[in-house]
Amino acid sequence: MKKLFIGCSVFALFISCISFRQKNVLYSGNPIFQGWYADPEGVVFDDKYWIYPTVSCPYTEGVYFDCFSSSDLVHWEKHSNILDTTEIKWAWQTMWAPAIVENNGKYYFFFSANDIQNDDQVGGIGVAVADRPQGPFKDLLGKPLIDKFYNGAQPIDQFVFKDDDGTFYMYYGGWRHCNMVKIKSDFTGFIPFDDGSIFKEVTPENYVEGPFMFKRKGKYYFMWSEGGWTGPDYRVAYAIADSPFGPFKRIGTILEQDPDIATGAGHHSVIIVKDKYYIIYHRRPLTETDQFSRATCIDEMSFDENGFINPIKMTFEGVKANPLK
Ligand code: FUB
Repeated sequence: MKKLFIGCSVFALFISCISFRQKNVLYSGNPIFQGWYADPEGVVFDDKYWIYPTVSCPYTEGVYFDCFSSSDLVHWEKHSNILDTTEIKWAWQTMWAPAIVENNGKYYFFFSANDIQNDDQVGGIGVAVADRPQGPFKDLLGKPLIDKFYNGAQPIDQFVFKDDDGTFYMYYGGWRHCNMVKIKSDFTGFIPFDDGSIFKEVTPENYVEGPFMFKRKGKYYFMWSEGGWTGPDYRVAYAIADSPFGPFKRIGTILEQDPDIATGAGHHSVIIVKDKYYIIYHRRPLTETDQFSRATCIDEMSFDENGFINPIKMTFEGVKANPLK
């Protein structure tokens, strides 16, 4: 019976990973690639889309990262083992939730490791560097960049945002607290804010983890995940602010479970290509309840005439092919 159930789950994942063709238009399909992958960070480097996810597996097996590239959002190439615990000597489990940024021709890959529970444990947020988006990445510091709880924020789930003036900010934090820091452009440490502080708490109402920021028409859209990632009610909410420092007043939920499609939809990122906004997120197929059964999906994001984000409709077909060349 158990074998049959596992067989059905794998079959369901396989079927939903096949790209769709409707009226001669190619769609990505959802999930967009096979395997259990969560917390996807989507970016564009040169003429390719890239996705850097967590390998969604039991804690002690989370010792490496893969990434995926595509030139059209439909056909994805897997790049295996771009970073692992043989390179990051201080990491031994739960390598989670990547973020990546390019600066001066180098690619800086941020991750968390070890899921630390207090300041006495080794781990936290680290950074690795490579000459190419697919690595191989090398530990930049030989130790974590943040290895303590500040303002109650667990050092996980970092996102690096480059503002129009060239300043890099990092937003991060689990355990219902979100901090921001101003990070040096070589990513070796932090620049104090004007008041001398390093870690500024910017936690919005209901925030749990997974912060993300993008800028549109001069406004700062700050997004995050709410609920518990192991359950069905994981979701994404957002705020709009006039500055990268907030205040981030919660506007509402824009991504959540759909009884016809999937549960546990959250920990997302956004890719912007010209006038198209794509939300990349993970969700749990309806056939699954295991906490690690999370698959990476993509859907379109749109705005109303006042600049508010319209609720996202999760789909099985995903998005239309959008070749970058
Ligand atoms: O994938 C591991 C953890 O699950 C992430 O750090 C959280 O954001 C949640 O998605």
